[in-house]
Amino acid sequence: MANVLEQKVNDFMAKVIAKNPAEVEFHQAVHEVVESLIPYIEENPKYKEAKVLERMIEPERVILFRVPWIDDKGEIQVNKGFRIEMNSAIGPYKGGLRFHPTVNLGILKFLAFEQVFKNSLTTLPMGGGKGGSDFDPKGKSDNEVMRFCQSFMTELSKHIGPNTDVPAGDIGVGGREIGFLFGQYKRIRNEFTGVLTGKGLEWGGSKIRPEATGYGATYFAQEMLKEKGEDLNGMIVAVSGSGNVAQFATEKVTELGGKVVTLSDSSGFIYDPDGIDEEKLKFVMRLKNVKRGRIKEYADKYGCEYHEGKRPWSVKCDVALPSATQNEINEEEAKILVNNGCKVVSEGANMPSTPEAVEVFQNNAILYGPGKAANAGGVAVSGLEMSQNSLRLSWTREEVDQRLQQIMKDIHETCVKYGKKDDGSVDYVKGANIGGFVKVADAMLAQGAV
Ligand code: NDP
Ligand code: 2IT
Repeated sequence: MANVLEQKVNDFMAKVIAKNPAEVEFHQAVHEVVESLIPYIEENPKYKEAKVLERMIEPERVILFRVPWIDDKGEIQVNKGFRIEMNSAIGPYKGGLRFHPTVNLGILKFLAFEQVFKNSLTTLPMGGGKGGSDFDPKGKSDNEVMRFCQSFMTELSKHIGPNTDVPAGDIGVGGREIGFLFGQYKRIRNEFTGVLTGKGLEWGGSKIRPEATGYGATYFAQEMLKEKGEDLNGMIVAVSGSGNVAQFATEKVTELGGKVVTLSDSSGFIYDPDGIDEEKLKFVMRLKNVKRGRIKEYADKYGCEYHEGKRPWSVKCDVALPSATQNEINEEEAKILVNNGCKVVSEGANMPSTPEAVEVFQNNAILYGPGKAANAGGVAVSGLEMSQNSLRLSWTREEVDQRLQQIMKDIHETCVKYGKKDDGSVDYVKGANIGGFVKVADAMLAQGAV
């Protein structure tokens, strides 16, 4: 039976690869999902007959566009713009925008595909999408970023709307960019609506949205530990990245009594065995969000180790929260984490572990929370921002945080429901994939061959 299923997965993947050549990250994301889903679909033939999986891997719509803008020297620059409208079975397309030089169609399709399952897991009515550009905000002036965002939105505004497609932030897109994008949408459409999430608190943003992904990934780690009667108090935690997700994961871990000892950026990582406390985190936030400097400056200021060109996984830790980018933990690094006694991996980033690394975690009974479950807190609070915008109300910090905590608990429960194994342990990959699939698939069945 195992061999028959393996053959079905291979046959399915051969078609995906032939139809979507060179989109390696998309192949990787689809492979991980179909490994969980093909056995489930064999047991539930209604999904097979309706070709639900074949439809889910094909975006409903892909929008590609030119983004011309003028730099500070008066020279014209040209970037690529993308929006992948992946699936709208359970709600408007919803997902972030990534501005990074590595952005291409395959990366955004992997992110949009993951987003469909993630958004379904949140329990909120959101379809899946993703977009972005190969624009690199690093080293650009605020005015250049603004002109780029205005040009990007001039085209994107034709395709989005509060009931159609609601973008938000991701790598390289934070509060500053959402502001410029929102301003241009409003100017073109003459509408003040919840067309983007992650907005400023004075103009329709939700409390806790900036914190939500990092807090949520920490809450998810806490939920996984609870299954074993443990918690984060006293644990040593390795965090990668030093952007939005990493910063607020660090804040929440520290609040819950854990000690974060690493942060990184694309140049290297810092190791601070004394822990990144509240005051040091304030320094990081200023460094990264205002000064837009490199993490090395943390080591210069606090006199700790800095490892140029390296990732933090060689450091001894109990918990790892990868919060930078895709494929940032490989097989060898996963083995080092396991050998050093790491017992929990909760993914703040999207697909940060390679398939080989995931296998290492699963073979060693690590509590491994895949991104589509562990980092769903961000988009969940985006969903709450949409609700508040529709109501023209704003909830308190406590209320939003309470809802976020409940959603992370519910996602954990869904993973347990669909991923519990005979020996009582939980396969969170299988749980998240099937748990995210069922609602979308049932909606697709009800809506016919669309
Ligand atoms: P930010 O842009 O705020 O921060 C990204 C961080 O990751 C920076 O420290 C950056 O370093 C580092 N990084 C980015 N690309 C690379 C790379 N190729 N190699 C090494 N380091 C890299 O982004 P976010 O914190 O918002 O996003 C981080 C991850 O979390 C992404 O995978 C994103 O998809 C995911 N995520 C984000 C959500 C959100 O709400 N923002 C929600 C759910 C998931 P440098 O400055 O040197 O580039
Ligand atoms: O990957 C993600 O879930 C995000 N970047 C957040 C998406 C959102 O719409 O808030």
